[in-house]
Amino acid sequence: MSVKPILIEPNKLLRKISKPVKSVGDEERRLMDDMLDTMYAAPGIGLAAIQIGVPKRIIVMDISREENKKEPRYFVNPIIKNKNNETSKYEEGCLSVPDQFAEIERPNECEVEYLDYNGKKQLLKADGLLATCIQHEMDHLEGILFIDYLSKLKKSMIIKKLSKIKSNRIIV
Ligand code: GNR
Ligand code: NI
Repeated sequence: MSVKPILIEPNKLLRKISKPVKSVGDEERRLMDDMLDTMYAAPGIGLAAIQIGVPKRIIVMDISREENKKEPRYFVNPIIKNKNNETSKYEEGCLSVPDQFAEIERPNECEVEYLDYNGKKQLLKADGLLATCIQHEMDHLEGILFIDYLSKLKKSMIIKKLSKIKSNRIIV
């Protein structure tokens, strides 16, 4: 298990569409372990594989608040089966868009079908933060970031800031 560097926008890889996983084997489980370590270290409540440069349709998540009650969740090849027509706004952030936050409106409930850590098919009904986070992560699989929902001006200001921060870094 190891902590990997998280890619920061602007980065072409973050715009790639991730590929479905053929089967959940040891290689995928190793990746999920690394993703979870990376997410906890950040710290964040979710992470898509592409954020560490791997274009596979894999997401890890833990929205539990307590430090000593970890509730890791693993989603392989997730598909949204149902989205509520009702929406809610949530202040979102993203580990690939550090220190930037914005209210994003999304369906407040969704149903997602996926394979778990052991490759078993699961169906989950999510609401609240879990629903928000699943949709945020699933956007990553399509190369979409939450700043894409902002006005052109806000988005370009954020990208400009991030470019500046990145130019002072060794690791991109
Ligand atoms: O850590 C994260 N927090 C968060 C807060 C509100 C909505 C979505 C998120 S996901 C984010 C981690 C991340 O970037 N996942 O891709
Ligand atoms: Ni994100």
